[in-house]
Amino acid sequence: MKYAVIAAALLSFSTSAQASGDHAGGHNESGNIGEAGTKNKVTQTIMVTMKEMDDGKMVFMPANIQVKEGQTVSFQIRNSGQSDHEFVFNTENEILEHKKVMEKFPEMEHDDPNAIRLKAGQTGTIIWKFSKAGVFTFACLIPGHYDAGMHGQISVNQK
Ligand SMILES: [Cu+2]
Repeated sequence: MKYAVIAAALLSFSTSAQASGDHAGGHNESGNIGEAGTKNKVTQTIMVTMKEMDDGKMVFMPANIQVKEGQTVSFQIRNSGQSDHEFVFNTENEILEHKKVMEKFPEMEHDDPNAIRLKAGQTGTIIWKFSKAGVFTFACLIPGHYDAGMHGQISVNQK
């Protein structure tokens, strides 16, 4: 099933999505980790900074995030670096599959509620309701960034 989705995504990207450069559907698996939240339900705000380090590493600060099952969280994300970065979260499997797609199609941009891409100096917000307990991954999937260190964990703890 997952492989079929990726294969279909690769096929459609290779034929039609080069120009528009977005996901054109096919990334609805974020339901595994919850759903887009609403502002008036937010009970926790988490600041996340993305940046490059002098030694060539790229980081998220913090790299470990704890939330509670059922909680609606506002992520306030700041790109303090010099290049574009993104913040996307999902199950580890989805992140790794998505990483492969991004390596083939680096210009691809996200239009998903669980992802945001920011230019240097920009800030942005994602509001998310974590409906299920589990350990999830967040990452920047711009090619090379994950491997330079841009990934972390969101632990959704049982109520
Ligand atoms: Cu990045």
